[in-house]
Amino acid sequence: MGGMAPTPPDDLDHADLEVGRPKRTSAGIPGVASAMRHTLRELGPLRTVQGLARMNQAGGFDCMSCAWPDPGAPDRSHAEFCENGAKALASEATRKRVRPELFAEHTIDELYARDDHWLNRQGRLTTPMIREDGDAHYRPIAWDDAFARIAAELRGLDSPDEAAFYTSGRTSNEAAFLYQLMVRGLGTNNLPDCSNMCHESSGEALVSTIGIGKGSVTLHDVETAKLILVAGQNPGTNHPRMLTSLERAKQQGAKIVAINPLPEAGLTHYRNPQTVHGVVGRGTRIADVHLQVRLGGDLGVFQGLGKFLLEAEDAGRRTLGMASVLDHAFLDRHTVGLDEYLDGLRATPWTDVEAATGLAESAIREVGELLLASDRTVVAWAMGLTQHKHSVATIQEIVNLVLLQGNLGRPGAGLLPVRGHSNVQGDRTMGIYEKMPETFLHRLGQEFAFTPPRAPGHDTVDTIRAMRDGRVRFFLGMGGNFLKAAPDTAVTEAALRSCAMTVQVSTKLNHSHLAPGRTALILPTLGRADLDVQATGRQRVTVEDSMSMVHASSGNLRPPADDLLSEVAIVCRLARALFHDEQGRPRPGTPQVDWQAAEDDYRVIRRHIEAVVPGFVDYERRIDEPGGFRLPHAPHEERRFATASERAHFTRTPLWWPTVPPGRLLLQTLRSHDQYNTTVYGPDDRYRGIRGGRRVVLVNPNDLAELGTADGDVVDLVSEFTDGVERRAPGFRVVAYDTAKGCAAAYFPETNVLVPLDSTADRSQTPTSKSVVVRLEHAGAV
Ligand SMILES: Nc1nc2c(c(=O)[nH]1)N[C@H]1C(S)=C(S)[C@@H](COP(=O)(O)OP(=O)(O)OC[C@H]3O[C@@H](n4cnc5c(=O)[nH]c(N)nc54)[C@H](O)[C@@H]3O)O[C@H]1N2
Ligand SMILES: Nc1nc2c(c(=O)[nH]1)N[C@H]1C(S)=C(S)[C@@H](COP(=O)(O)OP(=O)(O)OC[C@H]3O[C@@H](n4cnc5c(=O)[nH]c(N)nc54)[C@H](O)[C@@H]3O)O[C@H]1N2
Ligand SMILES: [Mo]
Repeated sequence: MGGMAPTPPDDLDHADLEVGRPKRTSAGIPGVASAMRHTLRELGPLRTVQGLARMNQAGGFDCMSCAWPDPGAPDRSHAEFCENGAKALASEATRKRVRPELFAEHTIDELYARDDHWLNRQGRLTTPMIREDGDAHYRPIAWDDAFARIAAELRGLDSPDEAAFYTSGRTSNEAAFLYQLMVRGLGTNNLPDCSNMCHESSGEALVSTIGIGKGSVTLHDVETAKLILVAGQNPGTNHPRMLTSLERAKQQGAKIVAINPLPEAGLTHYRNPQTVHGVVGRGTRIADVHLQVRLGGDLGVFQGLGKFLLEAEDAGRRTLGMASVLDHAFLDRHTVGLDEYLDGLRATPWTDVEAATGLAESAIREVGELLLASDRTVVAWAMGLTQHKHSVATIQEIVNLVLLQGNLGRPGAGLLPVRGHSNVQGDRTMGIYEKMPETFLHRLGQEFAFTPPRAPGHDTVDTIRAMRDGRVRFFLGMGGNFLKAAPDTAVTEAALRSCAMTVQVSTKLNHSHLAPGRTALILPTLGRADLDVQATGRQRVTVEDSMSMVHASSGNLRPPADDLLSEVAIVCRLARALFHDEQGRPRPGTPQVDWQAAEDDYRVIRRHIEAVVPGFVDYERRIDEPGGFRLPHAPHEERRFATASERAHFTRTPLWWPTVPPGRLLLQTLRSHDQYNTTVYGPDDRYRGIRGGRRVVLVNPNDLAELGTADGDVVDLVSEFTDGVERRAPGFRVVAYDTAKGCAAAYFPETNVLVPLDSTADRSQTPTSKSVVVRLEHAGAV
């Protein structure tokens, strides 16, 4: 193995695979039971109680599993966590340990041959490790030696732009802020992050239309909305606590529409495990209407809805509480581009809308009627919308629809891109971005008396290209699993292996450690639930959720090893190794900051953040307020728009949708119920009725008949792209499943081998993980 080995292997055996009926209901007792099983097994009873009791509580730690906000103090329940939050805690706070012996017993190639589930089960990383050029094994290295080696490598580069620094979205505000400062102090903006593969399309679409790349709503808005559209999102698995909010909205009469090629469990029925009624009752039916849209058909859905509103306006109808359908007062005062947009809608025939969406005009009209009956509408979305070629345009189309009825800057209404990683939004606020605006760079330079670089850096896809082409030779991952999360696994793997040095700052073992550069280091670190004690005592960090709420988080569990460093400490020590002279002072030209003081006391970091990042005035005090504080959102609060025209922009886009040649399917790559991104907790996807195996491909029964394939067949998935390269993922069991016609679904990361590096969203360069053209090839066929 090693060298040109294709891609990390996955379990190709289907012996334990069982396919049953998909569930209609999510959570309730099976959810609680499943969560408790995982946590007890990994943590033991004491840590389970200590951990779960502090999760998402004031003074406790923020759940690491998703970026859904915590309810305000009066609404917070004693158990403010979900099944998958408990699983995330079990995975992070496990009592199992990866010790140097594991690396002594197994070569890197042997570990590489294990699957994701096995790697995760080995437990928490405890010791800094290094793999020297040519070595088959990792061996321990002292912390100071590790920092000296990394600093020497960085100083030896011909240009700082030969280094790239990735971030996954769990990193706290404090660590992220110092990290980007260090990187810019070095002289590069090469700060790719997981967001490039996640909500980048949302950021791009929102900045260009409303002037800020964040969602507008608060939790209260969601819970008091009259209509909520949930598009391209599977909250029952990925944001389970969102269902509590949807249920609350529902109890006050809200209508909910699911727009999704799959009938996802939580959206049909939901049993709230935190109420007696939820545990024993039949649960709430969450979605009133399900639009079973074709993959990539959402631009058509939102244009169809816009067209419906326009026709209703022309017919003299009215939106609830208004004199007309369109909110003319709002449109006149606060928007530009309306007429052009409306012309576009008029020019789009319903037949195109039907072709794009795979839906009947009447189904879209039915949702249109719900829009007319609501004066408080929220649109929520996630990866089903952001990972397509035309994602930015699709999300701009959501903005168009929301603007038409004035559903922005009004209580109970607005835009809700539901973020993934628990601090991915905060990391961006802190400057983890390859092209931060000049205002930020200017203030950063002033605060630390240095000149940050201005040339835009590499995002994730460009980083892979640059490594592949030898333009980037150093890679550091602050968390995450770059190899398995990024597209085109074989290309990404070769890119990482070609680096002179790779460094992974991690809590758990993953394949990114096992596709090493010439020299490779693993730096273990504290997780969210771990107690973090520095020279001045116990520290807390802060995070920002999907609704721009910033609040404190402090872990309380005993860390896996005594000399484990926090991410903040790792950055501070590396920065000192990089920037300090013999007297321990920052060299001229590097950021003038007391890295030691920052490591000793995180309040020092928060004071710097306060000076650089707008919205953080009185930071230290305001994180003591219950629930923390909300960063300003001008469109929501004042209907003010930081665009060139100082108004919100309508966008006119010709209707486009992905098409596939005959005999092919459009494949989406998505999450099972038993995984966190590349971390596989187990082989089941309970809600979808899949057990004991992950190598399945869900296909509409009618397509199967046409393709001459049957449920139970084992096929290779072969992806076809304009570059002529055939990408293959072998050995998937076909499952006849209720998905939109022409579409298929299979789990990531096993299918990342199929996503071509150059197949990305226009303008956001997000890999198109939800629209991969594939054919099913029977094993043995040519
Ligand atoms: N337990 C758990 N929680 C998580 C994660 C996890 O892996 N596990 N990951 C976290 C992260 S980083 C993120 S970004 C979020 C992800 O949260 P989601 O976006 O919910 O994650 P996916 O599994 O990718 O699901 C995509 C959903 O969109 C639908 N979909 C796919 N394509 C389309 C389309 O073209 N149109 C429409 N309308 N729908 C479509 C799919 O059927 C599926 O329901 O979850 C976060 N929370
Ligand atoms: N095909 C396909 N590909 C996708 C997606 C998809 O839907 N389809 N989704 C994309 C999305 S939305 C995202 S966000 C990315 C996710 O990409 P990443 O964020 O890179 O991946 P994760 O699997 O979340 O990273 C898991 C690793 O993070 C480390 N870790 C966990 N907690 C901590 C911590 O507190 N500190 C540190 N330093 N390390 C920690 C552990 O070592 C663990 O192995 O994947 C993307 N890739
Ligand atoms: Mo994500």
